[in-house]
Amino acid sequence: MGGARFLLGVKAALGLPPIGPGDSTHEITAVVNTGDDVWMHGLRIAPDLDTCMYTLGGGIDTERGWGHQGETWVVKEELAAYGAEPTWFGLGDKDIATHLIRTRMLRAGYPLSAVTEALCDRWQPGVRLLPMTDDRVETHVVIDDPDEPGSRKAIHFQEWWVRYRAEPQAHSIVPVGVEEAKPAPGVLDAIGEADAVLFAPSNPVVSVGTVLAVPGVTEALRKTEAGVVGVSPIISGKPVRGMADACLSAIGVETSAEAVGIHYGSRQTSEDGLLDGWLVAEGETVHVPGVAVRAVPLLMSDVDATAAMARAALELAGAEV
Ligand code: GDP
Ligand code: FO1
Ligand code: CA
Repeated sequence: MGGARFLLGVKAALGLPPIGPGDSTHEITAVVNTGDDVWMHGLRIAPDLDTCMYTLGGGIDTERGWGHQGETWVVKEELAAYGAEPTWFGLGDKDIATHLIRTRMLRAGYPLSAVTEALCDRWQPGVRLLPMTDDRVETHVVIDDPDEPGSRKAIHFQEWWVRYRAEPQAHSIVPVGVEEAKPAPGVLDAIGEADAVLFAPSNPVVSVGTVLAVPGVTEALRKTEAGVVGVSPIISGKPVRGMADACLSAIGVETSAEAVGIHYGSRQTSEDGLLDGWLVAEGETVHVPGVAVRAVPLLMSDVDATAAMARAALELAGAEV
């Protein structure tokens, strides 16, 4: 959601209509996390790609932040009447059409990147949406096993996040399959050829962290001539929305803009750092060694505020807008 909303502002900052396609000399490519993806009821769900696609295409339920506006839930109720598990995950009737098309195309052998392009033909997000990889990667969370005291078990990220609201302590968060994953076509080129690379104010562990774990991505970020700037999802020591703090604890990083900035690290002064610049919320004093820190209003309350944030990020990255 943080990522999808930020893209509305990046589009506006570059003179594009926030929703839908438009003419501009600028091109935006979004490299999107697919570690949240999951099979449910025989359907392949890709929440982060869909959230970006629906948000930028004007179809998102803005209150919920996921799925369609004006959704109905007939299929979900019918599945529940059969006792078909899982009952804790909400697949709306309209949303199911997206998953049916995705699943049918995947089964026919199309890679996820091609499926996403086909779905975007309808939604016209005005941004090139690339999955981070075409390979299957699914984030799992290791928790105490409630049925077997003293032992632990891994559950899918969606079960931890949606069913248990990230309440059971996460001992570790593992993007299963990522070591063998290849970046999707276009991902490394987009980073290499960009004028600016921005890390959205997204979950640093299960969104940005998963993309960074795809082999080749951090190397491309270290090599690109573009300025690399991150936007903090943490304001006043708290995530603006969601349970990012539970994810940060799992990797031993404090929930603060400073700690997350240090976690991403400096491209200039550290051997594996990724940032040239780090945007934090107005009024916060943050120091990240080797990184230019700027404090600006960081709440994406509307498109204008988000566009101002995106302009500040592009400026810090040294890009001409
Ligand atoms: P998810 O996949 O829906 O969890 O979305 P993301 O990972 O892209 O974004 C979630 C993050 O967005 C959370 O950690 C929030 O703190 C952050 N976020 C949401 N709204 C805002 C906002 O207005 N400003 C900033 N700076 N961060 C935000
Ligand atoms: N989030 C929920 O809190 N409850 C749901 O039932 C739910 C269903 C769902 C279906 C499709 C989709 O694309 C997203 C959905 N989400 C739901 C959001 C999603 O679980 C998470 O917020 C993300 O994966 C975290 O980024
Ligand atoms: Ca996500």
